Amino acid sequence: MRIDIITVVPDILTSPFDVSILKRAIEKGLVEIHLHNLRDYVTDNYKQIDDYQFGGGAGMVMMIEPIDKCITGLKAEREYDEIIYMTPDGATLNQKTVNTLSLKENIIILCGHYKGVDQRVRDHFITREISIGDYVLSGGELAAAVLCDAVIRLIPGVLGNETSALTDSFQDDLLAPPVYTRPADYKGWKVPEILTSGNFPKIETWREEQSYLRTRQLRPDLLKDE
Ligand code: 6GU
Repeated sequence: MRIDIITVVPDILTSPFDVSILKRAIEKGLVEIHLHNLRDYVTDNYKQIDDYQFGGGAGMVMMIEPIDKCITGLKAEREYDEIIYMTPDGATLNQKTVNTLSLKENIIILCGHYKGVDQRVRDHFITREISIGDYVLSGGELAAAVLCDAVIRLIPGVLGNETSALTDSFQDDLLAPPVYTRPADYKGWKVPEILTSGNFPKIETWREEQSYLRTRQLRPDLLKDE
């Protein structure tokens, strides 16, 4: 998979890809991340990427021309499956969208800033608009990092234990069951006996029950379809 990220603050997006699982995914050649500084696509001398909005009002708007130059240049090199705009008024990200995106080859992610981008960018270039929740961030970069992390970890070969993504919370609209490790008794706080019983069919049943109970208690909205 190749991900091109268009941003006015590329520095925010260097460290997430420079550690841990995402770093290893890049080193293994399973994903390529290309950061594009929008200012590099500005032709005027002031390096202006934003301007006042037509009709008046507070807040700057990201201009269409540098974004067009960047996206059109990328599209001339290869086909893109998705051009995603990160914006608080996008569709709230969920595991289903993450799963879908993990199957794509080439993705562009445009990070919004200020009051957002000129609407014509959304109308003519963007295929999908994503938010990571109902709160406002100062820019789309951290949201883009969240999206990339969620997507990249699903690419086959990225996680060490291939089954571990399948047992994540949300993969079947249920939260994951509780997990424990040694010691079995810590200051009298004991691990549920079933988990140390060695009876694996029973353990599996217990985990399914716990998933369901946890979901009913913490996220009953996930069970609504049943
Ligand atoms: Cl994608 N961008 C911004 N600026 N704020 C957000 C967001 C995105 N998702 C939630 N809040």
